[in-house]
Amino acid sequence: MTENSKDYSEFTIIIPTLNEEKSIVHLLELLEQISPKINVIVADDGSKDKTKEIVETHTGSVKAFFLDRKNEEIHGLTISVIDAISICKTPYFMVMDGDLQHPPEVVPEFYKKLSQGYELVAGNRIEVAGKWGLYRKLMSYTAILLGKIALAVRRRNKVKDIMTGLYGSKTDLWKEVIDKEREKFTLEGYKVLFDFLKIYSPKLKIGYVDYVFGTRSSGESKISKKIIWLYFKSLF
Ligand SMILES: Nc1nc2c(ncn2[C@@H]2O[C@H](COP(=O)(O)OP(=O)(O)OP(=O)(O)O)[C@@H](O)[C@H]2O)c(=O)[nH]1
Ligand SMILES: [Mg+2]
Repeated sequence: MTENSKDYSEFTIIIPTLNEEKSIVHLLELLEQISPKINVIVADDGSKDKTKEIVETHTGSVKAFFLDRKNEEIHGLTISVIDAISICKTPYFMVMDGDLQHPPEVVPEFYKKLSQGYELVAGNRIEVAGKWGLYRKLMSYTAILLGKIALAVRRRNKVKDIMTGLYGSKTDLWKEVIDKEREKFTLEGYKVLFDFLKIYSPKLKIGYVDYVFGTRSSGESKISKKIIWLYFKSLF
């Protein structure tokens, strides 16, 4: 890590949220422990719980910017992340879930790798804590396999786990892609990284950060049949 990068002022954490009142404050506190100067954008899609209130009244050293998408026409994890990147002011960003399934301890590794010149740093799930049912395991395995095939056929960059929601990159690179190819993202979908890899053709310098995908300790999963369908449609 360079001296300059130690204070994290060049780095933004983007957290897409939908009803994460039970975990968001704890996540902000954990990020504060990493650096009080870390920039955070909470990209919220109109949570019906107290997520907004909690983020806006949080008194810790990290002042998260609450991107309120409540009144937007299109809702979705992907468009929320895209909108957050569009307003991101730092050279680097990373995306992580708001339900603490992505361990905040890995944030420094992402920043370090990005500072070292990796253009894309992808989280690599080495383990899933807790038990996934057979259906979810099968869905995840099939989704990854088909996604890899879809990228190989198009001769695109690949990452080990194309389904991960934990990744970081260079802000300008993504802004350019978003500006030019916004309509090619599945805006209401979930798999932002996969969409990006499908769209972007130049070779990328890719790094990895291993992590254990935690169990959701509070709140509810938002994965729906529609989200799964949108992903499978996006393969073709
Ligand atoms: N802005 C926005 N955030 C969303 C949306 N859907 C989910 N999220 C957030 O995106 C993150 C990932 O969603 P989850 O439902 O936890 O998905 P997951 O982790 O793959 O599934 P679980 O293991 O069941 O939790 C969480 O922080 C959610 O609050 C959405 O439509 N819009
Ligand atoms: Mg989750």
